[in-house]
Amino acid sequence: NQPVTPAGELMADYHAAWLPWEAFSAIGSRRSAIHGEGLLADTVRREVEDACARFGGATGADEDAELVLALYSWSALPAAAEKLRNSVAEDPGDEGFVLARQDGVTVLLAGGPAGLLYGFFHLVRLGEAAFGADHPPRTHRPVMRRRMLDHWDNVAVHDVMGQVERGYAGGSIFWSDGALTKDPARVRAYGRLLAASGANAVSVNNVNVHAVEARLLTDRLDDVASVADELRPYGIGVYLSVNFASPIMLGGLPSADPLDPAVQDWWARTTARVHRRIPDFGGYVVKADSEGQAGPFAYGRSHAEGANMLAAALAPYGGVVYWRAFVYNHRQDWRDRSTDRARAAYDHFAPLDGQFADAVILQVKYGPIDFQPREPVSPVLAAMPNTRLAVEVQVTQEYTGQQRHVCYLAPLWREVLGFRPWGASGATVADVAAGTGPGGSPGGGGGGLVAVSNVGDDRFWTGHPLAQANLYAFGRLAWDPSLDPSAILDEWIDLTFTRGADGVPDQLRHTLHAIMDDSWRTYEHYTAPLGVGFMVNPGDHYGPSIDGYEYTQWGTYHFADRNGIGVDRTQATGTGFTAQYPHPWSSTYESPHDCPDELLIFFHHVPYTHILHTGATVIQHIYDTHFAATQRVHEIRSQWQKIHNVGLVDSDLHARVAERLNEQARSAEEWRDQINSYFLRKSGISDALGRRIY
Ligand code: BDP
Repeated sequence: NQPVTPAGELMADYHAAWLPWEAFSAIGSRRSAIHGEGLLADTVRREVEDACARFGGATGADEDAELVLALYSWSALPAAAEKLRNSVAEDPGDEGFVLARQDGVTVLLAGGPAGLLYGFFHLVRLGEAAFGADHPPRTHRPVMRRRMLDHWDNVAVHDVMGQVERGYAGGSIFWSDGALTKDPARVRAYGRLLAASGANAVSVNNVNVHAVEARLLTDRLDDVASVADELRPYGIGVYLSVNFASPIMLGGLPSADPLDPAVQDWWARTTARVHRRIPDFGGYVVKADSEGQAGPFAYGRSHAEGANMLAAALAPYGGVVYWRAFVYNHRQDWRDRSTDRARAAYDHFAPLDGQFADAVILQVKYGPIDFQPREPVSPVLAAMPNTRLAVEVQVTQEYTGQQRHVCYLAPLWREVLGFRPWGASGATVADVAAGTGPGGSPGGGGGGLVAVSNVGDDRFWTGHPLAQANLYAFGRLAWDPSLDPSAILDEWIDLTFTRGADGVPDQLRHTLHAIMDDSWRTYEHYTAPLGVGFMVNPGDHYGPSIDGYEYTQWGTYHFADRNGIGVDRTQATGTGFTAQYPHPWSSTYESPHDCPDELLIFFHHVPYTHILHTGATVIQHIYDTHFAATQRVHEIRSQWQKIHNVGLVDSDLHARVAERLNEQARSAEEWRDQINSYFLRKSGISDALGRRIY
């Protein structure tokens, strides 16, 4: 058992995010009794003690406790908890808890120490509401067992990508100057924030595994163990991204062929050593045969053979391998329709369904291409009932404004998770990820939800302070994918901007909702239209460049010409991608008339005069959305300014957001002007409202 860092020491010179001291006042001002043992129970006890030291409450006494936190299995429970235990039928499970308020006592019974931790943070969220009127028992447990953040952090600064690949919040919180961070408390504080959001796992290095990072698996393993030590008290498991060629890079073997016994043996020994050093090690994350990374294809082996070899090494210790399905040919010939990039993941992986070992989780990006602001849901998620699938989303805003633009992503993720690939009466994507979809859950439990983290060593953690809400919302949706994004936003506002007994002032709450609720759609509307994607500057992916990728080999085209725009992905005349969907979506997407407007030019090449369901033509839609959304950015900028005038948020946080909103407004105008002018010149059709197009 390690000593638990007092929460007070975690309140350092960086922003407290959703755990400012005020958030603990309801718990900290009461008398609590805590019954449980184990590291996570110690963490909870310490949290409550620290809150009490600050707000005048006390821990210990059973008799007059106003709050009881206890393990369901605890032998000698105080009377109120005993009464609750007698009234609930079953143990709420490892990470779950039952909460009730009876006879003026709030009682939380957890199935295990992790449930105690999540229950504690649930109480923090409830604040005073946890101590109001009596209410009957309610059981809470996570829908997804696996809730992981992938860090694309390099140990050393990489020449092309900097330290954090696609990171917009400074350097890594785990690594600095090629070594382990000198600020372990920050790692602990991160684990605490994640636990309070509901996440329970972290992968600590970039999926593109360069030479230095590859060594985390072997001679730099102690560094990983140190990170794991900091995260463990908050129930966060640690995973490593590994290079498939590690046996060559690190082991001196001539090959990394997954069927070569020497290679298998190297992985088995290496993995055994990892588990000896980090007994609760979670497993590996692998990007193979993708964008230049090594993989089984070099040896003529399938991805199932590659993944299963690593699974065999991990399985004896309960570890898993997250094998990424992001595999495509990035040297395309645009004339060859069979190589349509949207088809790639399905073409590679669907035929392998049923061949993966139980300890393999196939990690699938939510869309078929690459984290664009608008894509259809990946058909892979509906094509592999005999494989454990995880859904991967991007919290880091690579394609959604790079934490310079406000873009609250919970509505996007909610749409993905709630999508029903088999039609209205079928299962959802969330069911698939939870392991309760068709085919059940090979290996037990689904693959869960995975996200690329947006955190760095920036003072506000995420560069843009409002981007903290995305990290928070990720954890919440992984815990319960049916939550309403606007309600999650309220939780985040209540915690982050807690202000005394009266709570968050209405004006601040309303302004934050006005700025954030629709910010994803606003972003979509001033950037690339109708699902087309990738009209960004090549390389850094920020700002408009309509033809930036059009004549490259990356496979991300829009095919705009003087007559029309879009990629024909139909079976009838196009790439045949629509056939990868089950009924009814295969036919819905196949028809330009049934296809939802927002995905129209993802699936179809249409004339600019094509009429959308809204009644507008495609070209007029482009003009209208770009004018309106840019206007909207100007409005939210002035709303934020008003908040400052009445002093409703800290001035440094206000200033940071204001600076970002200025850039967002500038960038939105640039998008509007380039997109509108490009399509005016291509189509020769002017704006029906006669607005000036630059
Ligand atoms: C792309 C990013 C690239 C990542 C890749 C991935 O541009 O930096 O390495 O995704 O997911 O969107 O592996």
